[in-house]
Amino acid sequence: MRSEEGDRLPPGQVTTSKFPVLHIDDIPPFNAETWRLRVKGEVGRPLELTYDDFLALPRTVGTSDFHCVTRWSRFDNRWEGVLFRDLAALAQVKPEAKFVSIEAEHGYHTNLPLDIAMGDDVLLAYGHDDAELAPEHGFPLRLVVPGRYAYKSAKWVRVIRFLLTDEPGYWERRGYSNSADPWREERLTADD
Ligand SMILES: Nc1nc2c(c(=O)[nH]1)N[C@H]1C(S)=C(S)[C@@H](COP(=O)(O)O)O[C@H]1N2
Ligand SMILES: [Mo]
Repeated sequence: MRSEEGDRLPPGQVTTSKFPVLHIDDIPPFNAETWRLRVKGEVGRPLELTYDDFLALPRTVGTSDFHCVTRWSRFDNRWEGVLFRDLAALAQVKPEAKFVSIEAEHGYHTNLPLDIAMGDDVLLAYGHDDAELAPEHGFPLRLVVPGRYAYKSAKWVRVIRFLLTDEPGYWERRGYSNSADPWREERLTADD
């Protein structure tokens, strides 16, 4: 194993080379005719993008590690998609916006402070490890936030809403840490 595993593995985590699948509810169907990504809230230019519109945006590829709060970590995921901050710039996010709510199919949602969401490793991904993202991993579009536990990495994203104040997401309302920093082992609300 790589000697730097100790530097790369957050406390209490175990590496896996498999890619576990974890989500509430069923894998949603995708219809390219009706699918839209909506960007709204505290923006100067709300967006409503078709999948083709989204695929035409500037593409970024980034390799990062993925840490689930249930203690598995998967190293060296090669994600392909659009930088969250490029999309935020396209929507002309207002300077007053401080948080973002990421809303997915089936009512799953999560929340981030903008300073995290605007990081240079945060992607809206449609590709993984040189293939199209698999349906069970969030096709057509998922968020990837390597610096936070993976419940922040919403699969099947449909709405991005910029906010003045924070709005806790699905797991964040059910006892999981709002900040979710794996390096500080913020697993549950009490760990914050
Ligand atoms: N829409 C949606 N996204 C979700 C979830 C979910 O239940 N629904 N679960 C989260 C959790 S807890 C984890 S660990 C990761 C798992 O991603 P994977 O199934 O691609 O490994 O997805 C996150 N994104
Ligand atoms: Mo998770």
